[in-house]
Amino acid sequence: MKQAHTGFFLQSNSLQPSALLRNSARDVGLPSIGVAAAGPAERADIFEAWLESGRAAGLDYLRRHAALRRDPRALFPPARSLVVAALPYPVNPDPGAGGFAMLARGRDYHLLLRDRLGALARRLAVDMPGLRWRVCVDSAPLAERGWAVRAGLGWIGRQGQLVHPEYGAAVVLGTLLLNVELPADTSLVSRCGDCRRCLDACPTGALAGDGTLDCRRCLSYLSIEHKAADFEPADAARVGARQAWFGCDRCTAVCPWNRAPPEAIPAEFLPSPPPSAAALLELDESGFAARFAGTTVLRTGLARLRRNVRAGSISKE
Ligand code: B12
Ligand code: SF4
Ligand code: SF4
Repeated sequence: MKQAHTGFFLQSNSLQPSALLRNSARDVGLPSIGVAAAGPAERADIFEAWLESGRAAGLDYLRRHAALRRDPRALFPPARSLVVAALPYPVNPDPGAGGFAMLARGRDYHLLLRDRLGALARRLAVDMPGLRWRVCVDSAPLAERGWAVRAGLGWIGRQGQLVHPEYGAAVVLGTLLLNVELPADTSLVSRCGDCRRCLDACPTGALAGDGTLDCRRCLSYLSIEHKAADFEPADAARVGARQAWFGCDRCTAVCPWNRAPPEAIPAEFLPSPPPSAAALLELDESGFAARFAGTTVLRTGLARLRRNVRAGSISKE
């Protein structure tokens, strides 16, 4: 393997940068990482055409920062490498039942990945004086799935998910931008073959089949990101009929590549029993904050959660 010039003297450690990185990542609870060289993002055309088509619906933050996504060096000028981490979460055993998506039932993955990536950077900095970094999990204008492909972590499935060859589609991603060159990994080609399970699983026809989706029809978008206080009747029917209280696991859970060994799934992601619709509708703000502390549900807020649950009760009447 070609040894890249790191520009750093590795102090008191005889390991090569790549081995140091992988060992340290494993130690902080990130057993699956990949490396890509910082540079222009590939397939920015897909993202820009998608925005242009209106399928991003009300995701205005994506539009506002679209230019930054073209190159991670616009986000963090010293960036020379991206270390992308994939963590598996439990596959929803009954995605058609709705309720809370699996990621909402355990600890907020943003917090967990941020903690672990931060710990990784601090550990590397011991042997790489002068190391600088930025942690990105979800909210930064970074095409995380595209970079995960570049870092050799998997391929883009027909539902748009990064599919990891050992974990499947039920993974979350986090990225460390580093001011150091590291040997890059090689991308994998798609292993979807003739499979179309994810496309068939979508109850609202949101998936185009080329890895993109239409947020205006997607239950995940409507239940988590759609900001209106009340749904239009068509959206209330979409969300209500599927009891989509928070997110949707259908097109992810059916992927035949989902086969992460149970020990690879962080204990923090194990699901707690979800409250009933009646209990949710009775919550006040302080009850909501206490019940959902440390989960992604907190970000969406009580008003939207109640709106989603109400859509379910209306569609049952
Ligand atoms: C906006 C957003 C959403 C929106 C829109 C999703 C979408 N499919 O576009 C909504 C709210 C619907 C959503 C839903 C979900 N999301 Co979301 N979301 C995002 C976010 C913030 C941006 C995604 C985006 O830009 N979409 C626009 C499309 C056009 O871009 P893209 O998906 O990145 O696709 C790029 C690649 O496919 C690339 N590409 C395509 N082919 C190829 C080939 C090669 C060789 C290369 C290099 C690149 C490449 O080009 C595209 C454009 O850049 C990312 C975090 C981030 N910063 O990236 C999380 C993210 C994609 N979401 C995630 C998750 C977990 C979910 C849900 C499962 C949550 C849930 N249970 O409800 C669902 C899954 C729905 C689905 N089928 O995608 C994870 C996905 C992990 C994974 N395995 O891929 C991410 C990465 C967050 C994270 N840090 O883990 N999400
Ligand atoms: S369900 Fe099938 S088509 Fe969809 S991502 Fe998984 S392997 Fe690919
Ligand atoms: S998250 Fe649900 S609604 Fe959205 S594309 Fe996947 S299956 Fe369809």
